[in-house]
Amino acid sequence: MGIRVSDSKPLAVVDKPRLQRPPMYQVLLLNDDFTPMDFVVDILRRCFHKSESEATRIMLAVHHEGKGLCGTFPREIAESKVVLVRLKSREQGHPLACIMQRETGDGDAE
Ligand code: TYC
Repeated sequence: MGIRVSDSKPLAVVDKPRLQRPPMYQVLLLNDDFTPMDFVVDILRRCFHKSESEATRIMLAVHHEGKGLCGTFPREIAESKVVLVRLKSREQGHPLACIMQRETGDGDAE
């Protein structure tokens, strides 16, 4: 006598698991009139691992356009970048603002 697994009908229809990409978050710097440019470049180098020329490009984009993209990360990493930038800025007495926003995939925020 064998083990009877099922009758003629299947016990359950198991859907193929669908793996979803985790939502990604853009981390952006905002312009202000007080934070020194070289401090912003330093933040971009230390916190976002940008080269000197890329950090300068992003800093100038923020300065002229009001905001600029530093990178795109999973939620926890984006959160920790925002906290780190705020901490380093306040330590030095600068008002530099760093925010995150969920990526929509429509080419937003550059
Ligand atoms: N606007 C600032 C200045 O003229 C420089 C600056 C750039 C500040 C980027 C913030 O995210 C920023 N000193």
